[in-house]
Amino acid sequence: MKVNSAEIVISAVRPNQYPESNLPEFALAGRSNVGKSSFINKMLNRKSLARTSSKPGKTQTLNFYLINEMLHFVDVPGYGYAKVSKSEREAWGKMIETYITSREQLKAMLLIVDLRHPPSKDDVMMYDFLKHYGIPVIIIATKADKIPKSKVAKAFEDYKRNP
Ligand SMILES: Nc1nc2c(ncn2[C@@H]2O[C@H](COP(=O)(O)OP(=O)(O)OP(=O)(O)O)[C@@H](O)[C@H]2O)c(=O)[nH]1
Ligand SMILES: [Mg+2]
Repeated sequence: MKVNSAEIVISAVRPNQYPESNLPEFALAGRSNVGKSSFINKMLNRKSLARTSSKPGKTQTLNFYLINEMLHFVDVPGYGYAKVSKSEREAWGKMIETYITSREQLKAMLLIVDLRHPPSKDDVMMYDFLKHYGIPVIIIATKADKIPKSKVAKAFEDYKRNP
């Protein structure tokens, strides 16, 4: 699909801030720093539409992007970042849970994983949570460039066997 337009609509924390729209939505989930925001930029062929950082904990709100006036991508804070305070982690968790369990426009979650490592406990918990709510999950691996080429195929196979 050619991306003719891609723009931020809103950074939301509460349901009454979500865009009033019936367009289909695709949201990202994954560990902090795994590359969710970078993936959005890559998919949309935009350098810095979604803000990224080498330090975990960059995305802190639900960021809705409107693509070709046809669909929304929703960038989401990552999980598992120890340096964020417990209360902040809990608030992000609640924000994500509320979004996932209440947003009818959500058509699928893109679960972003780091190909260098097996799924973390949090990855498995998120996968099970999404399955429980009947939300289709698409698993996408990042950082394949950080492992030797000879190990990439096996790492994919391991994920396929045990997503
Ligand atoms: N080598 C490599 N680096 C990547 C890849 N994807 C993302 N990065 C880098 O990983 C870091 C984190 O990327 P982000 O896109 O900000 O990660 P995030 O998952 O959005 O992080 P939070 O917003 O904190 O949850 C940045 O320095 C990116 O440049 C990849 O496939 N390969
Ligand atoms: Mg991010």
